[in-house]
Amino acid sequence: MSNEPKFITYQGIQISNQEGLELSRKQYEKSNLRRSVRDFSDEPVPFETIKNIILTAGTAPSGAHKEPWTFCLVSDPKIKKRIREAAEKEEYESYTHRMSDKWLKDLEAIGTDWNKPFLETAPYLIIVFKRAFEYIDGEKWQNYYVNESVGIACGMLINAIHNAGLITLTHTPSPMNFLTEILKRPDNERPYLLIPVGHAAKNATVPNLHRKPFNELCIHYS
Ligand code: IYR
Repeated sequence: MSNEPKFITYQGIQISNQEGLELSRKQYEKSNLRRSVRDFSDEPVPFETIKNIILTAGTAPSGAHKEPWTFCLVSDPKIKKRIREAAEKEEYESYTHRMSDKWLKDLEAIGTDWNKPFLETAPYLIIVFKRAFEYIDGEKWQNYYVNESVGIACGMLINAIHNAGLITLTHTPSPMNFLTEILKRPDNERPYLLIPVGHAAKNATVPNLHRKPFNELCIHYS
């Protein structure tokens, strides 16, 4: 048994309502500049920056604090190439056979297709795996609210990438079992999301999208 106390005093961020208001506004304005960007430059990014970003994602809440995630970080060009080839093979099938006409129509505004050059151009790929269960002393223990926990961690990861002045997009090749094989992950892990990270290319463009105004975004029961 550990001698550590079961509960400790909460520290948090000690600021006034006024300071909180100002910070929340600045945070929103900054977050509103985030976009899913597909045009990457190959400009390097310091490893320490990526490490801080992944550590931030790891501060996410999780069911029973099981932290049911593994962040695989790929910078090896040979592995990036294998991932690109496997992803494009699946994406080609999806775009030409698997996706419905309505789905393809919905994607017209986004301008995606089966080509995924960013999987090689981006200096880093973060492949997020969810952990359905753990083996503890040979015994199988289920994790709880795994999709919710890993989804929250991915949101925090994306926000941290944006706050570091970098770009990403949520790439979802489907099916993505090839990531388990290429990255040799154990049987308690399943690929969840592929997050390329890097700098935006000089003339990167994004779709001209608009976000819901507050009165559509939120229903206030006061
Ligand atoms: N997984 C594909 C298709 C795709 C699906 C949705 I929904 C998007 O918002 C964007 C793309 C791809 O990554 O291209």
